[in-house]
Amino acid sequence: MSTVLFQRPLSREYTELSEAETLDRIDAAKSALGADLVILGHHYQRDEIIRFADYRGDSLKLARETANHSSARYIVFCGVHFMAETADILKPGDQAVILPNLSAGCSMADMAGIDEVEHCWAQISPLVGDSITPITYVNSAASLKAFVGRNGGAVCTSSNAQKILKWAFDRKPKTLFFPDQHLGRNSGLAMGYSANEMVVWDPAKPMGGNTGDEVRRARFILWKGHCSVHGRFTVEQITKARLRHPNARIIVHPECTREVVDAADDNGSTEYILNTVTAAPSGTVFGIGTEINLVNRLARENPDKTIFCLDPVVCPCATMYRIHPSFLLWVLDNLLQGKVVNRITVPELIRTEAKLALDRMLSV
Ligand code: CIZ
Repeated sequence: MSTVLFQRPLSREYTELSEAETLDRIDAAKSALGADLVILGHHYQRDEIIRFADYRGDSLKLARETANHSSARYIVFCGVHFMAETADILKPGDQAVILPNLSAGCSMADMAGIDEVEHCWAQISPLVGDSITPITYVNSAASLKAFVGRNGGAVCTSSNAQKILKWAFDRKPKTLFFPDQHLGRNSGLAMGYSANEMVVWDPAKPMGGNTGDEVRRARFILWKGHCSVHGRFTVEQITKARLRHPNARIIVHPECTREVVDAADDNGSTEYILNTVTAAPSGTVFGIGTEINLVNRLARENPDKTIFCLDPVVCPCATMYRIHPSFLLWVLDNLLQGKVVNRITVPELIRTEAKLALDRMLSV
């Protein structure tokens, strides 16, 4: 099932407001809702949204934040659909988790559908038996997390992928890693595995485009998925950045290709990039390969450093961008009238199995 849901258009009451009016009204609605409301903002959100976030962070940090707010009634997740699902699974009580715009999905998450993954599993199981652990990146639908949960696997994030893979390999010799081939490959290579131990599973091809022997030999079966934002970064951009700024430290996200990660000085999750930039001495120059809203914010918040995006053409995450302030105002106005709109609810069976996979990650 696709995670892209239908969002009905907003009425003129919202679309015809000026930006200043919209922001003022969000401010007022937020104050009126007080402690009933927690707003979470992912690092990739635009500034007009982040300014209202009680907490900002990566998806895991934000989902964990929900656990600290058992008394809040409403958790408005300014991020994308899989993040709101994760918050709904990990929330401590019966809070309503709300996604301001239902069409804010994740194209990478949609690259691995539950039917395709089940089909892959059915093809590889007779070849590899019980020697394989499925690992899903947090960027996946709750149904995929549930699949992983019931098959003995775990969720990972870009902050802990290597740790979770080590946990998996301590148990069984093989892993099926989805949906992002690059995070799987980059993590495996950083752990000392070789590219020869990895195959890519293309769901559009019989046996994922591999022979039975290739699947039997592989340690890593990497799902053919990718992030369209991080896929934009190239080695050529890094070469050019180094020519312009010979002292620049190049840091990229591990969802970039192996070649880009190899050409960079460092790689890590959004939290890692943020912490590294913040901790660096004044005067440091950073060329960064991740989403533009985060890079621009880092540049503004670290005026004593030179920070630029490796991609000269602006590259916002298109789905994150769908959380426009008008949608935030619309959901808050509804809450003020006692109406919960755009609630994300993970069905009970999926929740139980997905929580298993998330809890395994949290316990590693
Ligand atoms: O986990 C997240 O929030 C994502 C999608 C990336 C990251 O590196 O934080």
